[in-house]
Amino acid sequence: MGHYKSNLRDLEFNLFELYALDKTLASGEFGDLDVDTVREMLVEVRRLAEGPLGESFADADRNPPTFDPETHTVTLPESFKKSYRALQEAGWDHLGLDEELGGLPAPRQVFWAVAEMLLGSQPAAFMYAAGPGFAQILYDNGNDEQKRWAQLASERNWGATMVLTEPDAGSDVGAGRTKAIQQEDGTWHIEGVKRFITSADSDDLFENIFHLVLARPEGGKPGTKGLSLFFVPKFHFDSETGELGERNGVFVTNVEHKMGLKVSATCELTLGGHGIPAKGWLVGDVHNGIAQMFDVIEHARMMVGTKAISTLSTGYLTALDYAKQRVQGADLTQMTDKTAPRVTITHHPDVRRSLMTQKAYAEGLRAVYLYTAAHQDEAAAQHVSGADKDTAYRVNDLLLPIVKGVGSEVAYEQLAQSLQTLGGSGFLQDYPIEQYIRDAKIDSLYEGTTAIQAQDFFFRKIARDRGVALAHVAGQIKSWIDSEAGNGRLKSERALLNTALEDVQGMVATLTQHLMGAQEQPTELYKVGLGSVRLLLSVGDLMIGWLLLRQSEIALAALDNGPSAKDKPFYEGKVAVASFFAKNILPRLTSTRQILSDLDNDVMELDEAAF
Ligand code: ST9
Ligand code: FAD
Repeated sequence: MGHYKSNLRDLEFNLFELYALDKTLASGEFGDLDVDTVREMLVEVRRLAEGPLGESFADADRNPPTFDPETHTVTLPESFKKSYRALQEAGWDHLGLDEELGGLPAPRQVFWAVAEMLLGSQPAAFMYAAGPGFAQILYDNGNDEQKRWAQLASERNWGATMVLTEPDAGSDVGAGRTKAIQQEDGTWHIEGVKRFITSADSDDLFENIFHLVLARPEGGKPGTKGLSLFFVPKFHFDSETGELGERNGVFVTNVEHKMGLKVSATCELTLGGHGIPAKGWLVGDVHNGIAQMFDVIEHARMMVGTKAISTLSTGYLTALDYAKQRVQGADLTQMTDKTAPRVTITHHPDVRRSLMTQKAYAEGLRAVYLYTAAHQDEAAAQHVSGADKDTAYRVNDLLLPIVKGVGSEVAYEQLAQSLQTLGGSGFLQDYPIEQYIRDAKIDSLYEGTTAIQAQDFFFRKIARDRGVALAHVAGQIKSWIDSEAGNGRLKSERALLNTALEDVQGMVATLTQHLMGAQEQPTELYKVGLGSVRLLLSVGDLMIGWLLLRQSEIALAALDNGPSAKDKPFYEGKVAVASFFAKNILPRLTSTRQILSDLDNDVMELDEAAF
């Protein structure tokens, strides 16, 4: 058995009871895939995730990849490679891809539900397995020849990377200096040093790796708009057969030593620095690099958020398991009686408070990422929120920074609570939680830090969108509040949700005023920067509160119908956690609203020396 604890019951509850996946499947867009097959797939993935995939989790952490500078190669621990092969042989890396790429078309909700379990079990394996998915993006963006390459890459299970970051270009991708020099034969020579590149070498997992590299054609514009996207394979290959040829001039020149997620090799990648040109091909024959790369980034941000949420879920379930067994102290009501029986720690109010908070965020965030995933398919979006194609696209865009930014921040914070539940034992490597925390920290950093997510959320997804997507989601929340959901039993919770909705709307109005005020007084924009992360987190809480309450409405109805003995505590838990979140977390948004409306620029005016 591995370390990973899945929550298949909750995944199924979301897919089938909350989001009516059967209706999405009935749209006919996904061939013969039906509810029974999806259920079987989920069971199979759970078996893999709780078993062979996660078995190497600790070993791969304690024996991280090594780098040989002579050969520019990375060696991965054998235990991890075995786990990886279990994932690849099961074919999950081709789920959701077009049939032209050997894929099995599936709704995005199914794809991300499967991903949740794989990511919670062995996140780095999922990341090494990105090749077929990246091939799909190459296929969608490439010219005819590149579409053929994409098919080869997918069929032959090549590895893939996304290559943006440089020493002086992290959040500010547009500061990248890597050059692209056009050749007479239409190819390009890429020259530069990229850093922090995930999976840039991967032992013998793949016969070839294709790098999707952002570089600036000579004389190109400054900033992100001057960057183009290039396909740069590790080995050249025959376009028809895929047979490998000469080595291309792209080499790993270092591997980083990290706090967590150690088995995922984070590499420095030098292009054109070793006497062989790093040949690249302009993707789709168009200079539209940043937009094309965002096709990759959007999937990767969803992946990062889902990874964090999944880690929180297994962390919570580990804490819960421990708490049910650990006997310590007497019931609080008998604290003065030294002879009182000792109880399991689940009897202590503070442990219950903490476990309920962990449960709320783990299950609430799962509902959020699956709601977002529903807006990645027209058929699902239509029945989940009544969104048409255009609105669905916007809603997905709006919610990606929530999944990524809120998912990662909250997971890290709440995993610390999971560890706390185990007391001193949580600090030991006997339990996986300390590794969960180290492995999950990266999620708020790569793929755009939380500050970047928050700015993307406000400036692009709300202001530039003119509030269309936000209004759609807010409208959904409002109509649920105004409904008779719960038949009178969720009245006070609906009132609390209504206040939270008004608080968030108040925050958005405040930041929008500052944005408009910036036309007269540019420093007003600082106030947006000071408030944006808090807005992001608040909208996350609002979404979680709403979706938990919708779940509790379904649970109440199920309880009325006399559920099975096994399901009864599940549904009771759903009702309890939603009510807890509404009463204990949502009211905090009122003070955040107040803080944001009172923002001033004092800290921006302060001399740096005073910090
Ligand atoms: C990294 C990787 O960190 C870590 C993990 C790797 C794991 C690999 C495995 C992944 C597996 C994933 C699963 C795959 C499954 C695939 C399945 C396929 C079926 N949305 O605002 P502007 C574009 S990698 C869309 O002026 P600045 C847009 O084109 C490193 N597009 O930006 C826009 O033009 P326009 C990650 C967006 O001020 C243009 O950019 N690094 C969005 O020039 C310019 O926009 C980062 O993430 C968006 N949200 O640049 C960097 N935003 O406006 C973080 C922008 O005309 N920094 N565009 O439409 C940022 O994001 C910055 O905000 C910036 C700013 C660079 C965009
Ligand atoms: P900086 O941009 O220097 O940020 C430092 C701090 O300043 C952060 O707190 C940030 O929020 C804040 N900050 C910066 N700019 C602003 C701003 N404008 N407004 C407000 N706050 C700001 N990159 C790839 O291209 N491909 C990969 O595969 C890849 N994998 C990675 C794997 C790992 C393990 C790591 C650590 C990184 C990886 N990255 C990858 C790079 C990653 O995307 C960047 O580290 C990330 O985008 C942040 O950039 P930075 O580290 O340069 O931090």
